[in-house]
Amino acid sequence: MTKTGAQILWECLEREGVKHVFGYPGGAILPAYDALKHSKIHHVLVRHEQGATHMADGYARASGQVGVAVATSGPGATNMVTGIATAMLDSSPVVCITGQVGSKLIGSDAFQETDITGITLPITKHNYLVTRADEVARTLREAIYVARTGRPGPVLVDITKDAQQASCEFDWEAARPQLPGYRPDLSPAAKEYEQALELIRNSKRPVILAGHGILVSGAMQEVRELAERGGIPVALTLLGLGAFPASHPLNLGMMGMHGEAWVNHTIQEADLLIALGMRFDDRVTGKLATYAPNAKKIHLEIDPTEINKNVKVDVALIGDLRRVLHELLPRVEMTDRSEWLDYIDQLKGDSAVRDIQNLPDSGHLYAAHVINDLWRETRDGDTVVVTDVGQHQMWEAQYYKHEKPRSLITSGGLGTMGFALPAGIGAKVARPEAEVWVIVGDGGFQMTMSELATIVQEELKVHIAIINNGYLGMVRQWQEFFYERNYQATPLLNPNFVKLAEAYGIRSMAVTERRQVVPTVQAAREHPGPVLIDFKVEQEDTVYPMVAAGASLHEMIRRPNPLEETAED
Ligand SMILES: Cc1cc2nc3c(=O)[nH]c(=O)nc-3n(C[C@H](O)[C@H](O)[C@H](O)COP(=O)(O)OP(=O)(O)OC[C@H]3O[C@@H](n4cnc5c(N)ncnc54)[C@H](O)[C@@H]3O)c2cc1C
Ligand SMILES: Cc1ncc(C[n+]2csc(CCOP(=O)(O)OP(=O)(O)O)c2C)c(N)n1
Ligand SMILES: [Mg+2]
Repeated sequence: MTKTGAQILWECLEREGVKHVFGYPGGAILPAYDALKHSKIHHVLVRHEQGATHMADGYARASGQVGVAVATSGPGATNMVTGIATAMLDSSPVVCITGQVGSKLIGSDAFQETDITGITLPITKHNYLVTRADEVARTLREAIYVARTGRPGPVLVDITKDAQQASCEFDWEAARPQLPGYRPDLSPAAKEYEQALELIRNSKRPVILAGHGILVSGAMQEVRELAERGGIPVALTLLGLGAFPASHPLNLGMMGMHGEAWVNHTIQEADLLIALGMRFDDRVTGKLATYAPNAKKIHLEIDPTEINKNVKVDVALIGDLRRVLHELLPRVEMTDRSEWLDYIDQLKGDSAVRDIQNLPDSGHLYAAHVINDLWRETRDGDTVVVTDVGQHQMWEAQYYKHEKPRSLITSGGLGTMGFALPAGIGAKVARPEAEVWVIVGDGGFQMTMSELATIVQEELKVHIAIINNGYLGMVRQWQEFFYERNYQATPLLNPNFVKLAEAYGIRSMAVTERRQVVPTVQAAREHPGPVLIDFKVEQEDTVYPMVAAGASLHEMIRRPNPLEETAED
């Protein structure tokens, strides 16, 4: 059957199961938009192409399905760069489709021409320039296949205007992906399983390091079984939160720079680390030379390039985590490690006394209180929290207790401010039945707040909680600790967020006292449409504990113990 490149584009996406795309039109992609009217795919009109990529990313992380973003050439395509890099660092399956100037004009500095495949080469898993209609089908099918298989990641397909306009024979079967050099399905050798089992058997102080790969692989049940059989405690990365239930007795909490003190101490004192789908990010390890000095290490990981990249390991089991655990589990012996677990309990020491939740009410509104109250209100439902980057992101990780997979979406590796609002929109489109809460700083919100209009146009019930501290809080905290409180360029003059939301037709309220938090959250949940809440929190609050960049994992800056120290100590 003869079709245009533009028609083939939508038909391939549809046949690959794509139901929604996030995009913004322009000259070089207009033929594709013209052909959209014959497609069943729902197009969400964004307000900035960065928003489209974060929405596709949020969609992917909420659902496990590939998220698709569309933009025109030149500025449309370059506006996608931050979103593509964000998806790359967090292994999120996103396909970006960009229009390109006509193939004969390439290299002539034509109107709105940029070399977007050149620009995105280091921040995509793979990218393509398509100059002929008869390449559209094979390329798109490949792009989707590459994005979602193995270690997921963003793929960009740049399609010239003439390739969209020209016609050719469309043969779905003939366009099936054939990539002999691409091997996403590696599996470990029998000897490697044996070595791993022996290390587990001989370990008295093992810890599981649970990462994002568990969610990607869908291995939550297998991880739980491994922990329970071996009596092994579980520490989670930021992106792993939700991969193991927070309320499980073996759950320790988050590790790393802003992880709980006892979790980091446990890792430092362990004799075995079992790393599951995590990549030993520097936020997780602290100073490498002193990281878990007495521990053997087993790394279960799909991407061979991650093995021995940051941390040298004793055994690597390379392959899909769920499949590898299926092999391993029946041979893991039931073991009682209660001595080790009791010891870890002792490591908790005075942490509870230092916790802001347990301090006497000072009359101030703290972000940690807001987030903890929000968790109490929403924990029983199908809730997805999407956070931005900064202090509020860390308080969310500490005080919202994630029980279920894909219940937290956050930019970890790139730490992209402006991510939360559009990613929250993508999550809501992917899972309309879920309750979506965007928790965002006053700084990051202002980076992509134009997407409020997208929420209204799409009639999406997204809840937005601005943690408004009047500062670029996380940077202010670094200035407080490491730059003698020299608060250069971190105080923020903010607009009236309540009036701003109202201008978009979004219901809005401000909260200044703790007693207002719960009733306001309840009112927001009962309201049929989107709601924005401006939580005016304590301005100079600090995320504790903190491992300073480059310090050893056990050298944490702790919140002063109110029973022993004063703030001046
Ligand atoms: C302000 C700020 C502070 C931060 N502080 C912390 C902190 O205190 N603690 C912390 O943990 N993080 C922190 N982070 C996040 C940190 O930067 C990293 O993003 C995070 O630690 C990465 O977690 P991960 O390795 O689990 O996930 P990813 O980086 O997504 O890595 C996942 C790994 O799993 C592998 N994988 C994927 N699919 C599979 C599969 N099917 N089978 C097997 N393996 C698979 C991938 O190849 C990859 O190696 C912070 C970020 C910011 C912005
Ligand atoms: C796009 C981008 N620019 C700059 C930074 C550096 N940065 C990290 S956290 C932060 C402050 C965030 O402030 P806000 O959004 O108000 O959140 P808060 O830390 O106050 O909770 C900044 C500027 C970043 N992560 N992303
Ligand atoms: Mg702030």
